[in-house]
This record gives sequence, C-alpha cells and structure tokens, in this order.
Amino acid sequence: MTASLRDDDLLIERVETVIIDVPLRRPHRFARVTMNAQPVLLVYVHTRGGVTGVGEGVVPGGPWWGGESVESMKVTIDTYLAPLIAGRRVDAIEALMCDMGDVVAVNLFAKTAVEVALHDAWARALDVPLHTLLGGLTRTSIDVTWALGAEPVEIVVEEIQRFLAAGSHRSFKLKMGAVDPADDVDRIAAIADKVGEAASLRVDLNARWDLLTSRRLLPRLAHAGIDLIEQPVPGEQIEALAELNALLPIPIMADESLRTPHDALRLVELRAADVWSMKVTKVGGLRRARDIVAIGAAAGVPVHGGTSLETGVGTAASLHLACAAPGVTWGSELFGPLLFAEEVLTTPLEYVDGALQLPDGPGLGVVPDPDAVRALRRTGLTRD
Ligand code: MUC
Ligand code: MG
Repeated sequence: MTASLRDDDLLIERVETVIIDVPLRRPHRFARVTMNAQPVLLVYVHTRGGVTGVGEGVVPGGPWWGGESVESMKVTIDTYLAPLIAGRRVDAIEALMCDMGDVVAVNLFAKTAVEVALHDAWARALDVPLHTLLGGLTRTSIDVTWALGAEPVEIVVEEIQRFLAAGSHRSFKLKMGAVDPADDVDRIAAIADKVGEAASLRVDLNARWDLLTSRRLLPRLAHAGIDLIEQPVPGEQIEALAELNALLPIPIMADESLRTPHDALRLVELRAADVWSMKVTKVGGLRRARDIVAIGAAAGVPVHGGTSLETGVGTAASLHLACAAPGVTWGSELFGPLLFAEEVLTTPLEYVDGALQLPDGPGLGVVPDPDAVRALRRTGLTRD
C-alpha cells in the first residue's frame, strides 16, 4: 500500500480508446464466422496523478456473439461513458457503473472494458494487486481448456494430439454448428473415437440448434464420450436448456444464457445448467462477474472461467476474477494469448503445464507494450 496516495492519483483526467487488430496463429472457425485476426479495444483511464489503468473490450470474432463490436464499444465509450466519468474518482466504481447504466443501456462488453480499467487504475494508485480489490485470492493459477474451431476431423485431431504430446492442455473445447447437425455429430464422434481417453472433450454449439434437434442428437454426443455440452439452444430459451439439462447424463454449460445476475437467478430457478461459463467481458465487469459467481455458489453451481478470446490484458482481468472468486471451480478456457501470433504485453502471461499463472505486481500485473500497440493500431474506426 503506497503511503503517499494523493487525491489526484484517483481523479480521472481522461479516457483513451485504441483499436488494435491482432493476427491469430491459425484461423479460428465459429459456426458462421471464421476469424484470422482479433479486433481488440484497449481502454486507458488516465488520472491527474499520472496513474494509468487499462481494460479490454473484445467479443469472440465479431458482433455475432452478443451484438456488440469493438467499433460500437469505441463509439459508446468515446461519446457517452468517457465524458460522464471524467473528473470522477476511480474508486467510486459502483456509483460510476450505476451512472453509466443510466445513460447507456446494456452494452455490457463496452462497460466491462471501462470497469476493468478503473480497477487497474485504482489498484495501481494503491500499489496493490487487483485481486485485493475483489477480496483477495483463493488460488494463484487455473487449468486452461484449449478451444478448437469447427474444422474437419483430421485437422482437429492433429491439433489435439500436438498438445497432448507437449503435455500441456488435457481438455479441449470443440466448436460446433457450422455444418448439418447430424454430420456435425458424426464429426465430433469421429474425433472422440480417435482421441480416446487421452483427453477430456467438450463441445460448444453457440446456441445454433433448436430444441427438437438437440433432443434428437445431443444424447449421441454423450454416448460418444463428450464430457460437457455448452449452450446448444438460443440464449433466451432457458426453459429448453432446462429440459435438455434434465435429459442428458452429462452437464450442460450456460454461456449465451448468462449475461446478468437476473439471468443467474432464472438459471437457478429452472436448474437449467449444471455449470456456468463466466466471461467477464459479457457481464459488465469484475463486480457483476463476482456477484453472478456468488449466486452460482449459493445454488451449488460451479463456474468456468470463460473467454472472448482476449489478449493478455483481458485474460489477466479474467484470471484475477477466477483467482479471487471461490465459485470458479470448473477450470477455465483462458487460452486467448496463446492463439495470437503477436504478443501485446511487455511481459507475456505464464502458462505452466496447461495452467495459467497469476502474475505478480500492482493492478492487473500486466502492461500493454506501447510498441506492439503502435504496430497493431487501427488508424480509423473501421478495419484499414
Ligand atoms: C464462446 O462462445 O465460448 C470462447 C472460446 C471460443 O472458441 O469461443 C469463445 C466464445
Ligand atoms: Mg460459448
């Protein structure tokens, strides 16, 4: 804790937003979109005392997932949120989030980027790690599931076996929804057959199937040895999710169905999912994420550290949450930084045997590399 904390260290001077496009090591194929680069919005909160906090606004490859994009986040922050919080204290986070909610509805991805930057600035002003502001640590590392795109059998199996041979990741999330449902199930069953017991396999349908298709085909995935099924039906269809959760012998994980504490209560009420995917990016920040994890813990629902394919900035924020909130007991998929061909941080995050290690130091414990940001920076609002 710094003895010389001055008010100016906490007063917001200005908010700066920068879009970067970070190339991937390989294409990442979702049901309807394939990404070769990840657009990322970096949000810098600068205080009068010269303290700077950073947050990340990102969606999985575009607005298909939750309706927001880095472009919409930048406009929303530059036009509505930054003017509102200028001159305010970074440690008044709950009041700032309420006021931001009054002038901008929803836009949770944009609000997360600002909220994380406020936490980083506040922790840096106090010279403490960010997790201190969330109540301290319950762990210092978390296992990381690697995610694979909706690609043909041989491509997926080759990538999984490469990781198994390296002795790093041992659980894999397979994206689905890009082909005819029955063919997709055959594809997954063939992958599970080739990989065998060597790894734990989960699938993510990104809300692409309807209830009838799910009832008919999901049992075949359970039979093929799949350990968990993520979001088979559209997010708002919580009753359908509940029916499938009761039907299947393996856990259903809610993702698109879980954006707010109210969603969490509905999921509990209907026992609609055995596991919840917590993307800090989708819920409006670290505090809302912690609230939702606590609701899950109260209901006996374990939480998984989800990702929107963040760089090291957003991944560090999700890691602080996962290490502070006791209810994050179902591992994570915080593999984003390993999928990027360029490193955005001055010091990369550390992965040991497939587990992500919490960095030391004040705030997030990570800092964007100005040279890397300059090199990846977009000149205009839209892609160059
Ligand atoms: C999602 O829906 O889970 C996370 C990993 C990945 O491949 O997709 C994202 C989004
Ligand atoms: Mg998902």
